[in-house]
Amino acid sequence: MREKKRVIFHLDMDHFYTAVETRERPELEGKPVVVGADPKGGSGRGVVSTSNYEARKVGVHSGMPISRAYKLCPEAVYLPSNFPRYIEVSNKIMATARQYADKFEQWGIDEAFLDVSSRVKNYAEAKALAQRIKREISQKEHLTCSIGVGPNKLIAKIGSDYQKPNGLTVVKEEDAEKFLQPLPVRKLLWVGRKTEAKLKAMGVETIGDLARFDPSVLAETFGVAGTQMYRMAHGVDRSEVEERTAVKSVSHETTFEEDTDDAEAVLNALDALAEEVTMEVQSQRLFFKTVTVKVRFENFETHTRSRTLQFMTNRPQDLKKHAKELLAPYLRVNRKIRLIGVRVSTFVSAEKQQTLC
Ligand code: TTP
Ligand code: MG
Repeated sequence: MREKKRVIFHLDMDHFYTAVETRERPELEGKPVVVGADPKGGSGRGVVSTSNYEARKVGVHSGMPISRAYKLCPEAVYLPSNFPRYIEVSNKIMATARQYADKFEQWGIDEAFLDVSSRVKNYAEAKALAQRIKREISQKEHLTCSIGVGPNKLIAKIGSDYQKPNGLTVVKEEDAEKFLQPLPVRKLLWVGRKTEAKLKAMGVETIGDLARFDPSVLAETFGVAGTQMYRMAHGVDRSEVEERTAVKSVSHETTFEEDTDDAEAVLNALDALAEEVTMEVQSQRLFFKTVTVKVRFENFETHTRSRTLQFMTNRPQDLKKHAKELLAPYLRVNRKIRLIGVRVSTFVSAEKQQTLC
């Protein structure tokens, strides 16, 4: 049976954090802007979260030490990150985009895959739909995004990055291989630096080089990943868009310096984890309902126990109480513990919580 043809979009907001900041301070328009740690006149620690395109022109990019960014661009406007605000804006954008999809999968804060197969009859309609989504986000949020349109997630994802900012790249199934050919292998989603270096040593620099390579040698060298890579180089990716929204869970875990059966030490560590988790949940303005604890014994045997509460909360004392009750049976067995973890899930946003009450 022939597989049904799919049409997939990948949407990625342009320089997201700095775009939100600039939108709210028109005086920043046209200036280099960096969101991240405080540069403290060049001696600051921490990194750049993102930079706008003016700052990128002089080489400032995400993940770079803020001190280096300052050296490259002392005249930029440096702003601290306002994560709750970005989440709020992201939620609105995602709500707009998801209306147009049969299946919608959010990735991180500013990206999403949309399966629009049943909504369009051909690529001309697909292009019009992508333009409509871009226009709606621009009108409602005064922000730009880039969209890649293709027969699968791989092509759509590479497409959205192809003409940034404010781009729209449409790649039909029959053009996919030709589109990929000249691009560096690094563009294939999970080709990391190590694989890239190995491939380079084998004389493979572009996706086209990879597509022409002997698949059995790739399988020998990289195992299953080699076969996957070869298929992707030919533009083939059968993975589905999986229905998924924003943050699914928040968790922290601790590995003890030495395995321990000291219940008090374990409970103290559990309290600290519960504090960290609730701080993160509060900073994202979320409430949770499900609590899970994880325990790993010295022989690496790992167990989890969960409980769903009768109410939504984001208070550390609630999480501590329930996490402690969930962990108790593991403390009674007098075995040495290597690691514990705390996770919360089943969220609603603070905004929704207010309307529920
Ligand atoms: P990206 O989409 O990777 O970057 P971007 O939106 O800033 O720029 P582009 O136009 O190239 O898409 O990431 C989205 C946001 O995630 C970004 O605005 C800030 C945050 N982020 C970090 O905090 N640290 C990082 O290392 C990266 C890559 C992103
Ligand atoms: Mg982005």
